Amino acid sequence: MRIFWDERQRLHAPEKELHNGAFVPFAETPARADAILAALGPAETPRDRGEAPLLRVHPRDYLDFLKTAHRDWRAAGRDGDAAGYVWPVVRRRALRLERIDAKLGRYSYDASTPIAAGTWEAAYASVQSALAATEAVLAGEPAAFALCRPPGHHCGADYMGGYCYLNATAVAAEAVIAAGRRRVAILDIDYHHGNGTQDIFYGRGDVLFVSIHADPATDYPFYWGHADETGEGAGEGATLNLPLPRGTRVSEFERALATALERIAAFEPDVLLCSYGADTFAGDPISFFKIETADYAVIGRRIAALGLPTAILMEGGYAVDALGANVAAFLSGF
Ligand code: SP5
Ligand code: ZN
Repeated sequence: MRIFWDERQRLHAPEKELHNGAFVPFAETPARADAILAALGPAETPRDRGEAPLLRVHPRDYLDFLKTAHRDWRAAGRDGDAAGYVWPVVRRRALRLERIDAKLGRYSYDASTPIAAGTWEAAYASVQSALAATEAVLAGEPAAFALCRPPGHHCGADYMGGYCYLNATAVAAEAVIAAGRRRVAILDIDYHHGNGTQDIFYGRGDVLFVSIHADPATDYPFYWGHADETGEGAGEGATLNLPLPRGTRVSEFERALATALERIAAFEPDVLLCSYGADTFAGDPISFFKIETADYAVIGRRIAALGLPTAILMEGGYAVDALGANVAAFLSGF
């Protein structure tokens, strides 16, 4: 299988994140990529496809914010990573403020997404990897893998969150449509609900979003991913959320997966994008499912059995010692 990764993706390395009320080492590290590359072998560097594909999803002002946030933070006399600490509540009027602290709040929804010196460059390169894998699939590869890092599925059109700054899967979906394909399905199997991806396509009938994840009643991101969120307008029925309880093992996961795959098959997509997170692993330090390494091969095989051209885009997974084996097992199913 072709594997895409750009060394610039290492440049994102924030120091800390807020976790249960204290600052702890940032969990989404470059070491995650090293672990995956060590298990998979050499990867191809994607060609640079520019900003135009990003602009199909993200507005210009959001991209400009990401590019300048760290510089603005330093210009305000601060050390360390740029991080928000004040957020506008939902019905607050949409003020356009220039102060970096206000911008960090306006363009984010949580405190787990600091901006370091290399964040823009790494997130941009991560999306380029996703675009390369998607193009490979459009050109006839049955499946391709993009080692997206930083990940993307919590990022909306104009907000970051959950370690995500640009939504690679959403940009990939728009690239598929721009290439003249009619329908795209997204299967998100990260432990956490892909709220950003859902939000971006909530009103769209040509992009099906299906997610299996920890019940947001107990788990991040809490405010999205409930079973009664099914899309709106032209997108009514094109969102399917399958929340599962903490402690879920592969047998229950597979039942949800069968439901997900049935819905995807009925949608008859031209391409499948799989947002794959290995944080469903039993040993994941921040998650609570009980999937074992060998289970990922079975899960991969079930998805591959759809027979759809499939681009697999990396999302979460924080048990670094097992991450390479978990990703390799999943890809072996294809
Ligand atoms: C892409 C993805 O999996 N994002 C997950 C974001 C979850 N953020 C909320 C949980 C914060 C846990 N922080 C743990 C730090 C341990 N060092
Ligand atoms: Zn996750």
